[in-house]
Amino acid sequence: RHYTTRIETLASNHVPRLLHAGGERPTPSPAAAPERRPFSRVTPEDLAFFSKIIPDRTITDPDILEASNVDWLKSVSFSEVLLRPQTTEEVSQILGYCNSRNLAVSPQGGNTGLVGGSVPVYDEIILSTALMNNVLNFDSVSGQYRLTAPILCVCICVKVLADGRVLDCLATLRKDNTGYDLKQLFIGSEGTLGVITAVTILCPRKPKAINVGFLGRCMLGEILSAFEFLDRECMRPLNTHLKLANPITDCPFYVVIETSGSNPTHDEEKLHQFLEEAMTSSQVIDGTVATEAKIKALWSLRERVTEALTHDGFTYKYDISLPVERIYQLVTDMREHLGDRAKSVVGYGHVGDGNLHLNITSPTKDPDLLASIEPFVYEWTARFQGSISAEHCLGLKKRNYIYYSKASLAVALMGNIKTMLDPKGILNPYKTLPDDLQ
Ligand code: 2HG
Ligand code: ZN
Repeated sequence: RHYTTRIETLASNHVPRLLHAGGERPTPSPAAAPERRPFSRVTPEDLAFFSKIIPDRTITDPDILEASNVDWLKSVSFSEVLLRPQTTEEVSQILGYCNSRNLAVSPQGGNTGLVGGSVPVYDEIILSTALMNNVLNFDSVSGQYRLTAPILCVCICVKVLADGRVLDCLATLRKDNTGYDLKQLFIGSEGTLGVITAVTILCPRKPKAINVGFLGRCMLGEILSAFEFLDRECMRPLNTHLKLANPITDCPFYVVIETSGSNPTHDEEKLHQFLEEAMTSSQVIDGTVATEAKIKALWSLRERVTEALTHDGFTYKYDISLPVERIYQLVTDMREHLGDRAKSVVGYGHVGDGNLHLNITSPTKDPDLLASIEPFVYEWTARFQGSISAEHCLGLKKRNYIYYSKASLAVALMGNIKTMLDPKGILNPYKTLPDDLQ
């Protein structure tokens, strides 16, 4: 509710969002939005068209729009129209129309993005896939569900291109080498190439036994490669802000491991044996194992780190891929580099995937602190052949840093693909690709 006034004031001036920059610095940060491009503005005739295709799901009420105009990290946008299609056909008609009218569109799923990719920058129409949540069919032999698609982490099978054409990629087949694998192209594209309207997910059978272990380690080593991880510094915000207690003794690192199997006694025995061996060899200092009710509590310690950090004030977020043996070095180097200028420098993430979430907090947004973190963090990552975005994409905030992880030729080819699939650039403008290509 308290954003409404700001949206109204800013919308009339079309001030670009300044992310990370705080608005005080003379030179805009590379994360700041570029000028609004000359897209058309929504007219009453446009609204009449949308209302005809999706009556009751063409939304202009600012109170309802607010939830879609503000993302999880409180980036604010100024869209005045939210469309909530339910079928591929509806998305196709909407995009076909927007393309012909030169109306920019910002596709939106769960709006949980951390890089300013899920909300518009100016007044783009928000095309939400929130109501596309139907199971289209379930194949009990292959274990595949085909669904309309608010999610992106599965096999993409149907997408609608910028001009409304529908592309079906036969994603139910395990193997298919007939030409280029176009569905892969849409991974990491953040709705800039098309809108995914159906996906297939492969579901393993529900395991009969699940065990979760929460272990404290004195050092990181090769054994971590299959575990979720958090460091000691994450425990402070979890304790202080969320009142989540550490179930074991204080340790420099913690890992959460989960086993899923078919025989509860056997699985438990195996996990306990592993724990015993790990503790005897001093790789693990302390640990606890949970089944059923306690499982959720142990997982919270890993899953709620992001939420806990938001209570520190402002969080600078980095989502880095690195060779596993180097994964924590960035955290220690950053701590040394920043000294006491940051409130917290924490490391956690999906270490099995070589994916570190480096989060730095300060009581308020601090341009000087930001200038010390960037480009240091990107240069460090590039030096060790890492990726500056492992799973959160580039969105608006990181688009101009793409060259730290991709060769110029690769970025240029991305630009060519974008121009070919979306010549007017109406799909999620200002995102993913750097300004020098757009
Ligand atoms: C996680 O793994 C999420 O918890 C969020 O990807 C990470 O907030 C972050 O930086
Ligand atoms: Zn993550």
